[in-house]
Amino acid sequence: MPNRSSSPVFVVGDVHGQCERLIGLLRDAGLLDGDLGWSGADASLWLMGDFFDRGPDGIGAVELVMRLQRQAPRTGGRVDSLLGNHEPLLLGAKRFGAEPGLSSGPGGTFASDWERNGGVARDLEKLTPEIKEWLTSLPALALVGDALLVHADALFYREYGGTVAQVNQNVAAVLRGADPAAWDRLLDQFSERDAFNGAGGEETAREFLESFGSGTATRVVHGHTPISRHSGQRPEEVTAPLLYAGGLCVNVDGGMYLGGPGFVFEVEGLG
Ligand SMILES: [Mn+2]
Repeated sequence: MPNRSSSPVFVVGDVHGQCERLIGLLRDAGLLDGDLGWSGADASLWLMGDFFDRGPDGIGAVELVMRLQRQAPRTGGRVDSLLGNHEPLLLGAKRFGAEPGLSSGPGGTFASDWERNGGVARDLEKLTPEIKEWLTSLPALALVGDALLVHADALFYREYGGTVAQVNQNVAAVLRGADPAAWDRLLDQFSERDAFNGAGGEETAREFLESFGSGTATRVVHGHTPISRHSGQRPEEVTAPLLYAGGLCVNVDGGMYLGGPGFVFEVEGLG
């Protein structure tokens, strides 16, 4: 183990209902004991959002993370998650359902937009007020050590504010509000991807870090776009994050819903 001046930080990419795989990953990383309790001591664990859809048990994954979040502080640890786009997809389906004319998406309603994005009926059925409140409170952006954590490789976050705190506040205000047009806009924006990929990607990433990095973040860590889409690997072969954009971006979406085994990424350079 390298010498540390602070406790380790681990990141897990988009789970998309693969609760059993998440459990296996956390166990293998020493963060979870045999009784599914926190065993990560003073480590931090961040989920990147997109717990739901395309896989069997998104609610189970959220319940696990919520429980670990309560347990981890007892040993000086911390568990947290970003907001992905599949959280507002599910919440929108719950809130606006099949009411016509509210969504500009291909489904025409929030319920059908969610279904078209892999919605699983059981997740909607098991969405309790407590889970709904937890999901609504998730931050869109987080500064963790030298990393800027963001779910999507997209730039729309800038339209919600000029700082991490402003963006988190304004995105949460949409989810706490009852304006379907604001929800629709957020979901539309949240489907963007590939902002840091290809020609100009490095410069765009640099600007994004200058905007939200508080002068301390040196790289963007994101999920949302399965690594196999960029690397050309088969999803089953993806076992590590993808560093790109001149080293300014780290993609941690192992594409678990595509059959990827997933991985736990330890963010280095902290403290
Ligand atoms: Mn996503």
